[in-house]
Amino acid sequence: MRANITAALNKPVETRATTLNGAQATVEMLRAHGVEIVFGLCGDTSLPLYDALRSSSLRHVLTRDERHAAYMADGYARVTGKVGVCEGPSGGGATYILPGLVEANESSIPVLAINTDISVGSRGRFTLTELDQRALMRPLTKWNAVLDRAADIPRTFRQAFEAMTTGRPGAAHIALPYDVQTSPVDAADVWADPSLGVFPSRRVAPDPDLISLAAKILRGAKSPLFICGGGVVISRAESELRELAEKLGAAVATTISGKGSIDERCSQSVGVVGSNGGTAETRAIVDAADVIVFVGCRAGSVTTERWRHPAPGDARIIHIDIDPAVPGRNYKVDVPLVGDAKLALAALVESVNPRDGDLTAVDAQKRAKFEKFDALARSDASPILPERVVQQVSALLDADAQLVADPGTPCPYFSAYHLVRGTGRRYFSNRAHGALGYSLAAAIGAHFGRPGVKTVAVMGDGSFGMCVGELETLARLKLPLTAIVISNAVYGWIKAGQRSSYGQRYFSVDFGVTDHAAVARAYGIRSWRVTEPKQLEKTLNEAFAAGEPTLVDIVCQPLHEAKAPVSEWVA
Ligand SMILES: Cc1ncc(C[n+]2csc(CCOP(=O)(O)OP(=O)(O)O)c2C)c(N)n1
Repeated sequence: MRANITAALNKPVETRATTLNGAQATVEMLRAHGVEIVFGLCGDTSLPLYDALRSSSLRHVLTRDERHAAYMADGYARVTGKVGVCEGPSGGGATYILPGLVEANESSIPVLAINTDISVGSRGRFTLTELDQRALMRPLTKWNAVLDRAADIPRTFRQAFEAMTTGRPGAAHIALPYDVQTSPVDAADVWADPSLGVFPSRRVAPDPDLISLAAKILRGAKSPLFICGGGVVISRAESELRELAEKLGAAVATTISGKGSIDERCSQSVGVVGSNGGTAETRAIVDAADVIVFVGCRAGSVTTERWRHPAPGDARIIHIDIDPAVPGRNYKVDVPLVGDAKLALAALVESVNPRDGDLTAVDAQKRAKFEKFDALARSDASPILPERVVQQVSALLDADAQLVADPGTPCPYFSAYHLVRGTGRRYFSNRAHGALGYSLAAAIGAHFGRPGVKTVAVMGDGSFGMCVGELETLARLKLPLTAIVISNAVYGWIKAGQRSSYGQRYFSVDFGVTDHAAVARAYGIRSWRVTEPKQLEKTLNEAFAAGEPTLVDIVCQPLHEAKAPVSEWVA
């Protein structure tokens, strides 16, 4: 694929016309960057764009709001390694697309959002839907522009793709006014480097002197531990990570976004650490390490339980990140390695000699963690324990399946106990902002990215309320996805915080019971409501195998009453 990309480098797109209108040029610029699918929602200012999309080879997925269009583009980008593209109209279309764009940007996922806009000639005249898209998007995207002239379209799109896929990947936004869409563009200017449509598109390696220093520290380490963030999977550095960890006999932990860095069944793997998906046992492994290598991980509040695990000064720190602002931000770093994770790990592989590591303590902690889990997962209690749900879902899904988890019960439980078998992006959650209601749309995007595998979205009922409209998209497109609702009629994660930290002074966290299966049926989706643990296996099996959209509503024990895997609720 890379070879084809290089061969096609900078070729003008094939078109017989010598002049395109701005909307057509926009579509051709997307195609020239290898884009195949666009998620979005129509509007008055988008009519020229829709006319151009209609006669193009791009697939358009009509969504039911722009936030979900952005989440779909995000899910698509995460599982394909290609830029995800979404679009919407002016005004509300821009304000609604923003939440998805912010999540992608903070999660280092390249998503390009295009909002059409009122005509340049109508600016400043109280025109319906007018708003300052430049100012709105600037603080929350990696790169953004508002077009004033059609002639600038090709250059602007080239810049956007370059910004999204080089350095720390991120989101970009382009505002496309109505009259810019209808004005002429010279077809000869419409060209692109398609390698900028995948990420990372330009890898840079860290300083070799610092690699030598890091290798020296690793050679002297007794219990080295890698803590991998999303950067490992983004960089496709899994095999270099495995090689290095095996050579050093080191343990490998991950953040939630780092799941997929390592096959979680192998002896090296620790699982997820931190306050959302970590357990007392994984915390003990972090505390025992004498050298920690953060890889593509910001060492943020959740991963480090508010910068206490590892405790500052307890371990020597090597920090690999593409963003120079990351190493040294939260921990005093012995060696900052600024560069692409794959290149940095490959350089370290070359610089260290094989040594015997002792993973017996890691093995004992993992056993202890799963003994507790297994006991709860066998429970026939009703309402159903979250552990039972995780155990059943994991057991029934193929290793290849992709699972998207919302905040609330799903994220900590699935992060802790759903083992990713194999490497690459097979499990993810929206860890930058953790907004409820992400998983359904992100799973739809992930399905379009990898249509050959089973895709599952797991959400709480709080999340269901924030994404229910997209059930129509699921039904209309007949996508063979399964949505699982952990149903407990409460914003359980917050109630758990009121229980653990505010003396059980519960306030305004409970809501009414909804029959989510009945709601799904009204959209034309095959669905089940499960109240007894014994019904789970048969129902999930049927839902997963159905080859059509399915929803399983599972009446579960509320999080504040369950034993959550999190060690602490930390803000
Ligand atoms: C958009 C948004 N608003 C508020 C929150 C804060 N929040 C985090 S978890 C949570 C409760 C989740 O409830 P639910 O989806 O029902 O799952 P449960 O915790 O009950 O399993 C809330 C309100 C959030 N993450 N996102």
